[in-house]
Amino acid sequence: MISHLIQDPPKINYIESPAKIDALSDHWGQLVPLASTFDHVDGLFYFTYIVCIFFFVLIAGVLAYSVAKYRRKTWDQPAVSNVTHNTPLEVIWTIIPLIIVMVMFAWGWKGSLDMTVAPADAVQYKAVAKQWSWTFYYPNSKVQSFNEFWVEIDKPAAFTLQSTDVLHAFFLPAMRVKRDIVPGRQGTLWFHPTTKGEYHLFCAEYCGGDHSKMYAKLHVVSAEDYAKKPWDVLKDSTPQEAAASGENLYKQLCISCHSVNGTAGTGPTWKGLFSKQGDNYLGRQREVVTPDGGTQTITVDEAYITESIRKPNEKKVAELPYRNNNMSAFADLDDRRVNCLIAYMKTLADN
Ligand code: HEC
Ligand SMILES: [Cu+2]
Repeated sequence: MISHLIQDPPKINYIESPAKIDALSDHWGQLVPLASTFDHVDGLFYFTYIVCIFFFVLIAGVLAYSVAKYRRKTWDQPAVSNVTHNTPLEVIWTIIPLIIVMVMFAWGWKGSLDMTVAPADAVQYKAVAKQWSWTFYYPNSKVQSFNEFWVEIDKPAAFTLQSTDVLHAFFLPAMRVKRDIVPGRQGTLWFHPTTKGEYHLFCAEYCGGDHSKMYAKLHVVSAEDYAKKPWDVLKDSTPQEAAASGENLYKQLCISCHSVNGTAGTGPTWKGLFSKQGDNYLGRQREVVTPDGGTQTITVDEAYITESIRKPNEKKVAELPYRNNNMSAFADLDDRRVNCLIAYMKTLADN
């Protein structure tokens, strides 16, 4: 990790930046339009906000007034008052804020219970967070989606939350839900989407170098569109289609660590993994480290790449700094998608 830090930072061009997320920048730091039934969050948010403004103005106002009114006007002016305390006043300014924070606590506690205890008829999804992408699992579907997910309008959607590496957080501002994802523990969270559209999911817990790139898109669609399983659309019937789908997957899942133009990243570049000899692709030689610490030299091929994706620690690239950096396993990436990625890697072959 350290040797990686003292290297030049990787120069990678990312797709779509969160800075472009217009819906969030147009609200003066206020809430984005609500798209779920959790309106109590807005009530609590604005209550807290107004209480803060009220006390800020009150306290700063009394302070400014007193500073002006009771300032020392001449050098030898005696103190105006020698009052050191006032019991009724102190009781009042303890009890009133106490009541206000108790209200906030009870309101927040209830709201947090409401969003973690899903109704029995909710559709059960799973969201897995890893550095630095999101994977979504659907009920009755073998296929997952990456950094993009779909739910049906007016159907409560419940999510089991998991992390395969470090702390992340699942934050969907438009649905008014947010929850930390603690590695080794399962979180739950649900919401009832009420408005069709596209919404942004953020990771709201700093999780390493490319945390700010860890966001996904939620589609709330009609029952009819949902029935078409939009996440299950993968075009791979020709080598060209497969390579294009592979490039898409690369941009969703791998771009934060691997470049395709030769620049170093957290992981090695994919350029030159293969070279083209006539109609054949020849894998490059790689020195790798096995879990027992031994090294071997292998030739890059489909099996090695598949293993590198699903079980990256079985054969780690020996070259520094890569051997000290970690890749989170994509254990569930299905064969079709792995093959698309390989097809894409082959398009990066040297001639
Ligand atoms: C968090 C950063 C990270 C992400 C995201 C990531 N990788 Fe990696 N990858 C690494 C690191 C670090 C290595 C080198 C160490 C090792 O071999 O485990 C590596 C190695 C590899 C290798 C072996 C490369 C070689 O030159 O021998 C392949 C293949 C690979 N990754 C594929 C993928 C694919 C496909 C994805 C996306 C689905 C992906 N990686 C996402 C960090 C990452
Ligand atoms: Cu994060």
